[in-house]
Amino acid sequence: MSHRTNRLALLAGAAVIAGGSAAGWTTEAQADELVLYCSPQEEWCQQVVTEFERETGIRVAMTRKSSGETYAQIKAEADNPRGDVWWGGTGDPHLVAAEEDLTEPYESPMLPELHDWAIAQYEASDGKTVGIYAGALGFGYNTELLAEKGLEAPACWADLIKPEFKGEVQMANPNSSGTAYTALATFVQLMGEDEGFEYLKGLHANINQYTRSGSAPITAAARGETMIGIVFQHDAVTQKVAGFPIEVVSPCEGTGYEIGSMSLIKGSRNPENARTFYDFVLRADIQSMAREVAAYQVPSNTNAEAPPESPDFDSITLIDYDFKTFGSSDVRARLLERWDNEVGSLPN
Ligand code: S7P
Repeated sequence: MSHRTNRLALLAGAAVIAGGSAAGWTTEAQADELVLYCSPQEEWCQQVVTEFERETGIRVAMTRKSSGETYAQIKAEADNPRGDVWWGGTGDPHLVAAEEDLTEPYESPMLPELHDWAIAQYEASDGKTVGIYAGALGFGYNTELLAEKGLEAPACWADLIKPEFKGEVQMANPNSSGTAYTALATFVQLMGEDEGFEYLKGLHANINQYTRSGSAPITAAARGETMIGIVFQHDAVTQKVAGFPIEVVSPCEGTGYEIGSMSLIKGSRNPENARTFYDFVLRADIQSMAREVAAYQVPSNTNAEAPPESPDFDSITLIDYDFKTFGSSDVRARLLERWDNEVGSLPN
């Protein structure tokens, strides 16, 4: 079992990055437009677009897709890039994109304002991606469905493979979803690879559906379509705050987490506008607005106000998530292939 700590701040090595703008910006004339690939919740994507357009006059064409899908799109478009910035989504596929040279380094003048864990992501990618928020994995359950069936509340990952939860659990497909890949990587780190896959096979027996999007399972749980959704805890908080009968669980064995990230796409058509956007979304005032759209991730700017509803990292047992290993191209591809062959293709 991996080392654990309950303090996110201890997980990233301290780093000091000098501020200042990057040298060598291209100076070609650009239309006042930006193509944004966005991976967090749609409402947050829309809010950022609206604020950015209002302040800069740059028109944004935004597409919202899950993290794994966006990575696949950027890779497929590598010879003729169509996107300028990839904002949000789990950090692992951003690290994979950096390793595969699909994204550009950029030293934003905003870096000195960021938490160490956000800078750690920057350093791990040679400046090609940066942390914009953090979120801990967990699950949520519908309290009314649980009471109707007279079941004991699940508190641990181990509970989710119990026979009484057959057909009651939903999670996303780790190929499309960064949330579900974080879950896969978390089980492997908590249990060891073979044991983690045994667990995933046990879980498969209880899964009613693998969704494309990572947050879909908790939306379904909120509406009574499934009892349990494996999601980032902040996505479960969103449903609870909205008034749905959802309880948020931080699993007793400990859990993994994401450093939601941002990258500039290599060879993009609007590089200057992309850097303007990059600096804009790292600002404290912009990150503090996330709460207005019920996005409860922990912001990466040290001066941003973390929403009071955000899961408290100090009370969550976190694993020492190995971003270098699980954000590497080979490891991600191998684990996903193994999941397809040994888990996703099983009958249940
Ligand atoms: O809903 C917000 C969020 O949980 O979604 C992102 C996620 O990667 C996008 O969804 P997928 O799991 O479908 O990729 C997270 O980064 C973010 O916190």
